[in-house]
Amino acid sequence: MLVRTLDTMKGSDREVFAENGNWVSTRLLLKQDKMGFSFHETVIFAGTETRIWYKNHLEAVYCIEGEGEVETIDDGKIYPIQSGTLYALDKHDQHYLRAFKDLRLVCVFNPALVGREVHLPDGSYPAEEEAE
Ligand code: 9YT
Repeated sequence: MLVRTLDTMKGSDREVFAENGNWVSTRLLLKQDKMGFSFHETVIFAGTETRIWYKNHLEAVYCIEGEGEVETIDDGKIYPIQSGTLYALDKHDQHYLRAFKDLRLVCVFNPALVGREVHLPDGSYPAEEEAE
């Protein structure tokens, strides 16, 4: 069994900051943990907007704290995010993620992230094989 705590992962190589400073992601489970998905706690900092397009991954996002919104770019729909909200990017949806208050999110990626991925210029993470 694997048992981990957020506190012990802070400051380790599993704590990854966005290059633009918009978020920090603590990667509690990665591909090497062999669960078939990766599992992260992400904080999106208040006042930020991030354009994202996970063309190589599916992601589910569950909010445990904070306030924000997600806008799907194809249709301009805006969905508020607060504690208890889940959104799942089942269509590899291009979107904007905005935080009005720090958003504390639990994020699951399939396929699993492999390590210290940060967004490429198009808002994606590299495909599994390119990331290794
Ligand atoms: C919700 C989202 O995708 N935020 C960007 C960071 C990502 N969750 C990650 O790498 O953990």
